[in-house]
Amino acid sequence: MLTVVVPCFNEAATIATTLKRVLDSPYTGEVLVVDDGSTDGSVEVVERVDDSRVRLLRQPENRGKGAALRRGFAEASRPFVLVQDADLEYDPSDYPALLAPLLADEADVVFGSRFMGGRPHRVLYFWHSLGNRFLTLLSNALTNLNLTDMETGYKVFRREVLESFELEEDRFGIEPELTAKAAAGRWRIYEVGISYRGRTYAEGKKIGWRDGVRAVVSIVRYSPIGERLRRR
Ligand SMILES: Nc1nc2c(ncn2[C@@H]2O[C@H](COP(=O)(O)OP(=O)(O)O)[C@@H](O)[C@H]2O)c(=O)[nH]1
Ligand SMILES: [Mg+2]
Repeated sequence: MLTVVVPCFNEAATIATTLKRVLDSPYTGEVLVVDDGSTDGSVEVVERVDDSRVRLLRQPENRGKGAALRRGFAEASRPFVLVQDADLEYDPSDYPALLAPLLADEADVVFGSRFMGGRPHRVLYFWHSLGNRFLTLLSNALTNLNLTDMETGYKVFRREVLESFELEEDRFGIEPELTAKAAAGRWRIYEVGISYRGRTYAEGKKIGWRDGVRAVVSIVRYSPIGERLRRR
């Protein structure tokens, strides 16, 4: 019942463990690994995974998480589609909690929040989490949603939700874009608490302040006001 889309850019150290945990989940029907021009051997690691549910899609060069997700979403064939980052920050043992509102037909979209209590999370960067809360607040104000964690990597959709809009962002602007377009479509959006093992920059975190600026641009661009201005 579940298509898991794994955007992967230079994650040779973590992709094998990530895929093992994803494949251990009883929900996982297919796994679409979208390699985004990795140069660290990630592709060779994925090619060694012996499971017919795994398909490797290769981007011709590095284009960004957004472009990788768009490629994976276009190939998804199961009723539900989940985004799984390849860096072990998000744990597939949260799949039952993420899927429950969808299986109960209460939700069309589920966000896994790192700021809703109840699940263990690594304590790391104050300014980073403040930045996330600010972006979530701005996105909420422009989409009239009361999310706690708009930037979360754990987003799950009924496939028809993803087929109902055209995505444009190539990089990390995809998170606010997905949020704004799901909101504009009046889909039923739920949040559940998830565990989160954030990684440090020394451990390979790549997101930077430019991504923060791009996120603000993306929040405004895909908000109802931004869409009206763009259509003029
Ligand atoms: N940073 C980065 N990650 C990418 C890219 N393409 C795909 N990804 C994947 O997107 C996921 C999230 O990236 P990450 O750097 O962990 O971002 P963060 O967790 O939001 O800080 C990981 O699985 C990356 O491998 C890219 O061009 N840049
Ligand atoms: Mg990450």
